[in-house]
Amino acid sequence: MQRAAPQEFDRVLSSMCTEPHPAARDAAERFLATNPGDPATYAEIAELEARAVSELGRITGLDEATATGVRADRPTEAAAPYGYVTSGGTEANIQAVRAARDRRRVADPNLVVPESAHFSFNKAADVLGIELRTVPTDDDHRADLDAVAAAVDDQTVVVVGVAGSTEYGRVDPIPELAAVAHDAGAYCHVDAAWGGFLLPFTDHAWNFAHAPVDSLTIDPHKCGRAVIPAGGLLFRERAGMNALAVDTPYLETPSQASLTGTRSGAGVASAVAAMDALWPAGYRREYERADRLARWLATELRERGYDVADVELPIVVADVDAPTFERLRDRGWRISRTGSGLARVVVMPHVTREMLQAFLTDLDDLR
Ligand code: 0PR
Repeated sequence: MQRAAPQEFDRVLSSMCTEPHPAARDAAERFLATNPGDPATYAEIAELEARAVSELGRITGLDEATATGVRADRPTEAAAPYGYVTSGGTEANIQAVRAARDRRRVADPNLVVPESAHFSFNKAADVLGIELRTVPTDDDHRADLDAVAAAVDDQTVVVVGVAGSTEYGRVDPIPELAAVAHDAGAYCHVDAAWGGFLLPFTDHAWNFAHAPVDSLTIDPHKCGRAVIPAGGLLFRERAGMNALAVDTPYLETPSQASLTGTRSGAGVASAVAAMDALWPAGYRREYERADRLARWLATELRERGYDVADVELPIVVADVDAPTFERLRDRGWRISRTGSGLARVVVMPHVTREMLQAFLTDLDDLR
């Protein structure tokens, strides 16, 4: 029988996943049979998870933001309670909403998100039995503050801001959203699942140090170049993790805060290895490369007469018509469309200028 092989990355322009860093691959393989869900039995991977959380805290301004925050010298004791490595952005977002609901304790809870928010918040609302209030974005696809303020009330448990939106790569006005949330007694969660490893090299205000954000999603398995599954959830305060913890009577460890039980040690170990290899210089280099490429592609498309959205983080959105889009897919290009039907290219680490040049050549050919 023929051995199954994964897809090549050479025509993938739609994905937020990418080639893992070689060190991440290697670490994943070594830790394949470990379970950070049982830290007393799998102590080595538990220690690596504390390091992952500590590193993620550094990247997101958490250690600057809290006096009692992550301390690199005693990672297991100090850092671990503030977050964990999830199965991805979906779990992190669900858990952030769950923690907010359980800390807020209102009778009829709701959650307020801009329409640019990822569909994982629809899942969160559904599984947690919370009303989802989706509010319009402004003309540039960012959360509209007035609309958010109008949707929030005394039953709101959390207001979500997106820092690097899935469709357009936009960053919401996070400090202002946090103020709206806190005025209503609600928490503020930032979804930087995709943008978290790009934003440190921009001027955006998005993290724990820039605003009184309560929780944040940042996924090593997207721009962090870890293997799948490695997402990240962080809280400003230990109480966030405490809200998620359930008793685990027969384990050596007395409680567990993650949504899933058995978890991937491969994901955790690879996240640490990738961040050790790339933070900060490697991530900066990649951000600058992707930013240049995305702007170049946008210019090339505009010169061909396409309407192209302004590039903020490296995602390019253009009005490629449906028949051309389908023919590009027939030629093997993996591209996706926004909800309103525009073509979308995500410039991830595996996307090169040669690839984009070949894409443009096919596009010219098909017009
Ligand atoms: N938050 C944001 C801002 C996201 O973009 C995503 C995923 C999530 C949360 C959820 O993360 P997980 O998928 O890790 O649970 N955004 C992409 C999407 O759903 C994910 C993706 C990845 C899509 C690879 C395609 C693909 O090939 O569109």
